[in-house]
Amino acid sequence: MSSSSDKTTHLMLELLMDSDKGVITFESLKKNSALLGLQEWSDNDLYGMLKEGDFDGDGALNQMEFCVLMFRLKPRIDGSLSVFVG
Ligand SMILES: [Ca+2]
Repeated sequence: MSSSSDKTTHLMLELLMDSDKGVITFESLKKNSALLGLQEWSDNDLYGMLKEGDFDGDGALNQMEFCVLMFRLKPRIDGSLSVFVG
């Protein structure tokens, strides 16, 4: 992973995270996804993304889970994230 994609991932984590819980929940993902240009993603898309990354099954993404997920999803969402690149 390059340092610039680390930075993007970190920025996304901060934007999507539930600041009280310190993790990304379905609610925080839904609330903040428009900030990332993901407003066209349906509830099912967002839920699928959450489930795909949730390795320990607690229904939320911690920092590590999110980083792994972003690495895997990056090719799919790069277009939406162009606003953050560069
Ligand atoms: Ca989890």
